[in-house]
Amino acid sequence: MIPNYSSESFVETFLPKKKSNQADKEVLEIARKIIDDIRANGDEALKKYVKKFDGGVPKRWEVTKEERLDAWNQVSNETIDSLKKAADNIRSFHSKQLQSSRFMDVNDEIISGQLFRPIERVGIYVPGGTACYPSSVLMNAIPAVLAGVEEVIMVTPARNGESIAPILSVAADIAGVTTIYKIGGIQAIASIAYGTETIPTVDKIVGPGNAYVAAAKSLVFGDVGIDMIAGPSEVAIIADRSARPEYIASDLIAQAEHDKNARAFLFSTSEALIKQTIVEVEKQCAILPRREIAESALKVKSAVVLVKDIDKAFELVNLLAPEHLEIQLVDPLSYLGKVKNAGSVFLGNYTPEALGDYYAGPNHVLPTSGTARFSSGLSVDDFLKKTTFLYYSENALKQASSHVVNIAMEEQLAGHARAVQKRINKNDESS
Ligand code: HSO
Ligand code: ZN
Repeated sequence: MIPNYSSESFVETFLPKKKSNQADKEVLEIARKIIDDIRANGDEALKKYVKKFDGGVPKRWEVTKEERLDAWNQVSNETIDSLKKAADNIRSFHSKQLQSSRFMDVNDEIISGQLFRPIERVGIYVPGGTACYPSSVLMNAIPAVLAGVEEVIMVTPARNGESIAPILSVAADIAGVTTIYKIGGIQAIASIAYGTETIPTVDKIVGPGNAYVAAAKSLVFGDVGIDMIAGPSEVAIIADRSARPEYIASDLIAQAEHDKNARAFLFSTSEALIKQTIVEVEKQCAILPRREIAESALKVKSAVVLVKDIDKAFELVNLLAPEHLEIQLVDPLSYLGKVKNAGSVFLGNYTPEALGDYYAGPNHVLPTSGTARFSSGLSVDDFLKKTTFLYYSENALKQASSHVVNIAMEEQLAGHARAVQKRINKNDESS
């Protein structure tokens, strides 16, 4: 079911040429109306939309302490244990990304450096529908907590206007989320971006969502920060004869089961491996609960490509700039140098993407739709601001003055020149 493409037809069909993740006009219009209404009418408007879209209005927006405690009784001990272990790995990996404020230049005359300060309040959007992922709660909240964000506010829709999925609440506790509000969709983004009588504003919003949430995030951007506008999830696998078709097939399917727009690609020098993988895909899909979704994604959005050599595979992958890249080649580490554009790389036959999606440590919030050409996955950095600072002594300013004045005069900004000259020629009335 997964179609064959040549290198040339792959380039024509799959390489990003336009902004594929831009919200369509109709969705943007709906989002704009709801945002404007909530900005103008606060809680009253929020209630109206929660009733309409989330199927009922909860008694209070905030998930209470009692509800959060009770959620722990509704999740199995095994699952709690797995979430805790995953959280430990994610925390350990991300803690190594932390940087302290630093001096760049320090001498008697000049001091300069960078202050690293956490964003004060962050909002994490967590979908409540079929894509209700506790792993995404961990991936979004843990780097924020590590960065030192004071308030990590999670928003997620209640089911039938009552309660949120207990596993999301448990994951939020494990990750260190401060407050959870039972609101979802455009109305949630609008409320935390602009505040209502009962919902506080945040400085940045992160987390995945459907097309409506993505449109709302793009509209509030500028008034608050956002992480990215995520497109469909994607994986590219580079494999040679040494790889196992049944493993490759399972990874292509794991990607494809996300949704019908998910994209899965295999690049191989081995025709035999490609043929065996196609057979394996058919076999494994037949017993998959989300068979219909996976088969559709594989048939319509995915491809297998026979390449003349491994260099050609890397050339195509670097053009594609996939969210995930698996390298299933002999001595996989030796190929890292060939990777230019990819969100996250998985090396060898025993490192499936699923391991990283849930557990190993690197973040699973990654750039999609070719945006790995210029951006990176979520990290502690996304929750920090970097403020530079500078000190010059009188003598150091004197040394620099002629250069500053020269450039200021070229820019015809005499006021800038004077700000320096005044300090250098203190007794000169003309300066
Ligand atoms: N593959 C998704 C993350 C995820 N998978 C969550 C399962 N749950 C985007 O990296
Ligand atoms: Zn996944």
